[in-house]
Amino acid sequence: TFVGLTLDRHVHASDRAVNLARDVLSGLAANPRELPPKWFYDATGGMLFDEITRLPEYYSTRRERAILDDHASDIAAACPADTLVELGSGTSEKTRLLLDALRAAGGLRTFVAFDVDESTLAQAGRSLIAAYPNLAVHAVVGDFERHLSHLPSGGRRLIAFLGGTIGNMRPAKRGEFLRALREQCGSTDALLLGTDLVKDPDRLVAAYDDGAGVTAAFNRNILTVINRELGADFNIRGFAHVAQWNAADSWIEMRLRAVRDQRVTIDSLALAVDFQRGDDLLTEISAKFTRGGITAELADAGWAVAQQWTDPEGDFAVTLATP
Ligand code: AVJ
Repeated sequence: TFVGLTLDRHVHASDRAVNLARDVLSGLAANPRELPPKWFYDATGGMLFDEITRLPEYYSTRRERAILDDHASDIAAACPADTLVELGSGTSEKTRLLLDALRAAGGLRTFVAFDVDESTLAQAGRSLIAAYPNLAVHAVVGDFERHLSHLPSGGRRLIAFLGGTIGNMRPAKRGEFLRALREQCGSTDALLLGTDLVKDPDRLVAAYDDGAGVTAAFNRNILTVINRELGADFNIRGFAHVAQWNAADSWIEMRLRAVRDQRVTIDSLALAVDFQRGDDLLTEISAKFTRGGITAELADAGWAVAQQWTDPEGDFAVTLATP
């Protein structure tokens, strides 16, 4: 194996514009209007998300890190993988806890980082090869809802999907995703899934509507991305950040709400869209789970829960599942 950094692209810069155009066109035609949250993450969005993870109100990153701090060696003992695959890896920060534990367990050789954003991946990859000189780092630019079949195979893989990102999918999508992943996996592979748990709605809403306004800036950044990449003229100040707990569906909804009547034009789509004051654009759902619910969804998709850990406060869960 080549030790160092290799990069595969399943999403090229040119596909990006096409995919964004398609998502914006279908999302603005839908009722209610909706944009997929993956478009938050350009370089600015990545930085804003990193800032979110350090906010006092946003507990989930710290809780998940605490769980991995306490249990990375248990995870490595249960699945002594030679390959760690991380889906939606971002800056690969918490990944180091897993890499260290797998290295200590003896067999670690390869880290596969899979993310939509090439700039974030390239930067994370460079810093990982500097910190782990004997590790082969394989960066894959892709969309985990579309390119799962391109995951490098071979060896014994631990597939980590952390941060609660699975909560961005609606239940049917989660089922499809977990089944597709299950079909990809050999008998010695395992899935490590991070999920945020249901809790007091006030805490949930505060986590998505922080006092410093970082989440509001993150939410509005999706409009900046569309302005830049599709030649649109969204007035960023024309939309207010809204975070609401939807108890029936057990998810947080983030919306952008028009603060006045306005017309937005999107040059690349030759499209004009009218917003009335109070009209909403749904930009993200972030589902919150129960321990039993996670086990049931995994079982439906063909996974067996081997172990499940939470932090002492019971805010977040990390689940290890086997095919
Ligand atoms: C990265 C999808 C896990 O849903 O909590 C943070 C994104 N959105 N604040 C989440 C997010 C608003 C985050 N995930």
